[in-house]
Amino acid sequence: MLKDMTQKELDELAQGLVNGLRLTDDELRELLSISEKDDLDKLYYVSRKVRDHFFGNKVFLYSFVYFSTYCKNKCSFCYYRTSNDIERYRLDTEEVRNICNALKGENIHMVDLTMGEDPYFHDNPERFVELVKLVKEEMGLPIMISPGVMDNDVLRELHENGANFLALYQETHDQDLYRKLRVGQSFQDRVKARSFARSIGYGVEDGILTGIGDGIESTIRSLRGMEESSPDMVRVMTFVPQEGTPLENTISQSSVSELKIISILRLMFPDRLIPASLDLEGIDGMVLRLNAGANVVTSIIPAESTLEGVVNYDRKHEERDRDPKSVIKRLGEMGMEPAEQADFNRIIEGLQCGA
Ligand code: SAM
Ligand code: MD0
Ligand code: SF4
Repeated sequence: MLKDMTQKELDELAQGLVNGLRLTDDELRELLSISEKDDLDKLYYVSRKVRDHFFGNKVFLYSFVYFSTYCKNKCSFCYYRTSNDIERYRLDTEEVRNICNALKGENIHMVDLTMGEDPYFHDNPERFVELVKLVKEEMGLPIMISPGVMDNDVLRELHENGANFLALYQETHDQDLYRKLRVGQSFQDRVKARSFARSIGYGVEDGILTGIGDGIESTIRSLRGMEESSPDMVRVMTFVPQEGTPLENTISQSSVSELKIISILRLMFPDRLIPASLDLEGIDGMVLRLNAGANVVTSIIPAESTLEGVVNYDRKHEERDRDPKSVIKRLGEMGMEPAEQADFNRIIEGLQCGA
């Protein structure tokens, strides 16, 4: 596959995938094994061809608001795990309002409200409902929530009060690996929460990590696992070892695997939302991820903001370089541009009818 393909055959493959061609496990195995630059470039080319069929040069931009970094869980990969002795914060209403004001007028399509599984909100979900309502009133934009696992009745109330998308990443659909990552957390609870959310009209994002003990077979299990629930958005992030965590001494992996998997996700989910997260390698990394077939830029944070990302490539940087204006400027240099808000709203409306 790909290696000996001519330009015409690559274009035919892209057209076939647009028309619904499904890759076999053996073909996924072959694609995941690619290492030669020429073959990688062919994979990225086919992926961009498929993406451009559905989205052209238009990109969606999500602003990231990590409103509480408290968490009761102990994910082995996460800086914010409960036992890590770090500075934590929980935004109050005024601070959330100020962030909304800083974001108003910025060219973003959705606000991503993320928290650790903070008992302050998890034990009193009304507080989270109020926060979603406030951001909806202030911004009038679609809202993604990334709260961890919440009960169905809470998800329903959040949706009724303005939450449009649920981001809840499985990390891996390989249950042996899952147990080592999301320590003490039910595999099925995450799967069921996404499925329930989808049934009541949320858009749903699933995601996996790479560079964390996943191999080709485990990655194929994850790709098929994501395919099963057919999420509206699918992501992959390179695991970045975090100080103070059990995996802090893991050798961090280059982004090649992530870029390959982004392209393979595009071939498997041709018309879905696939993010290039700024959290990993900032705007330079965004370029690579968009060229691999992504069509969303996430983890956008205003320049003067002191909010955390999740992986925070820029934690030790003097200043941040992942504000909307800097992102849009670089998109322009790539011949890409933000999509119209109406295009994104159409995706949201399509969800409402549970399509
Ligand atoms: N607490 C919520 C949860 O766990 O679903 C939201 C927090 S944030 C969105 C969590 C996600 O960030 C994880 O699901 C994981 O995919 C990603 N993440 C966390 N730590 C990471 C790390 N060290 N490297 C790469 N991705 C990481
Ligand atoms: C990102 N820092 O996109 C964000 C986060 C949560 N829904 C997204 C992982 O990289
Ligand atoms: Fe908590 Fe989410 Fe980090 Fe796990 S990934 S420790 S649930 S913030």
